[in-house]
Amino acid sequence: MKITAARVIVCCPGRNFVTLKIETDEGLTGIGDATLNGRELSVVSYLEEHVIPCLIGRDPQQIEDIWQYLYKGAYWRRGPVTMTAIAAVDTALWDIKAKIAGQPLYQLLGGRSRTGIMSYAHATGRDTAETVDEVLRHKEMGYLAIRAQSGIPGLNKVYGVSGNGRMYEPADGPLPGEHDWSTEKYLRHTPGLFQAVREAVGPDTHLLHDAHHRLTPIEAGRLGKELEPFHLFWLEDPTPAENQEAFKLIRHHTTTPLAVGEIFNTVWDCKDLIEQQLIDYIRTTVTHAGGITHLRVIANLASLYQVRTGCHGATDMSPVCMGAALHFDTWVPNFGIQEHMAHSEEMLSVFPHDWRFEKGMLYCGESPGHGVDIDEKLAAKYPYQRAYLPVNRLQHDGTLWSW
Ligand code: GCO
Ligand code: MG
Repeated sequence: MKITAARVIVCCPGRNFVTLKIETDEGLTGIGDATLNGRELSVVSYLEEHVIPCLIGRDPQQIEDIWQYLYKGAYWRRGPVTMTAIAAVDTALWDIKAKIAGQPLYQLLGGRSRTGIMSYAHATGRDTAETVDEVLRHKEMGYLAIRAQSGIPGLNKVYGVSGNGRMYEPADGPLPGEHDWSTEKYLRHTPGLFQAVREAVGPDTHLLHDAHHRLTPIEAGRLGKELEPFHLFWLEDPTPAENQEAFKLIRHHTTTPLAVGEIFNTVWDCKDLIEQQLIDYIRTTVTHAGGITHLRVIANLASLYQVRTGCHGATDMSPVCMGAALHFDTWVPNFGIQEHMAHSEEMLSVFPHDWRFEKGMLYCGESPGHGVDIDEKLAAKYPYQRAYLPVNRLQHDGTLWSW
């Protein structure tokens, strides 16, 4: 079997998605997600100029060799653009391999380890009362785990909360929007938020929170400690993780479980955090961490240290990523949870898929491959629109802060 063509399809059914489609001489095709939010066209160009020419004529079944060829062959290793491009190829090739086998992808990874995938929802409100209502609404929908983010008194725009009460979408402007930030206000508000949420939702629902890289290690330690009475499932990205040593300090101060890794793209980014047991959940997912092939390396390392997976599942990865991730989650022995920030109907209609959501659980389908396709005609009706993630500045003096 040979790869005869590969094409990149860019569309914007409410937000930008980049999809790689690989075609073979036997008529089988596979697709992979190549979406890098806010920097989409860099991956398009990387694929079109530098990757696709090397794929033509290769045997699509040699997934590992092609992965190594693209990774080692680039010489310039790692990085989000490179690893997202490799991930798209890898996902499309696993799709093709599973179609050749006539099996759902999870069967090729080692088969089913669980009956369904526990997912967590996003509940966001402009204040504590609205956030509590949203948490309860998601509990009603059947979610067993819910992430709570709320507006903060005295701050205009806050991560995870839309200004108009609608679904939150971070890449929302033709130029980067500006958020304001005060760690003092945030730390004052957040323990009370979780006290109210826990009281309302009861002891059984898992609660999660994303600090989105905004705290220093000692501030993160304080927040983790103050949240302990409310038994979080995890506190995510408490501090930027470029310096992995920083997590030792947080660990010294709190038993609140920690989740990190949505912006990581290789095992090297999380190796120390995992080996030193400084985190509890690793957030890397298929699209940004080199595809199924590399995510498996990360999960296997994590399994040695009882670190579990918690794949990033924001809507800035396409339904193709979700399909592939759900096959991965169905197999991976050290599964923790899957983020589910549900795509809109418009987005889902461009990507016919066989995965489904039912009472808080996600289920991959049984059709051969990863079970997601792209309706190219419909995709063509939604042309690319430049969109940026915001930036964040300290409220009192405008210093640029982590967003
Ligand atoms: C999450 C993430 C997202 C990111 C987004 C950036 O936990 O889901 O933090 O909301 O901000 O993926 O593109
Ligand atoms: Mg996050």
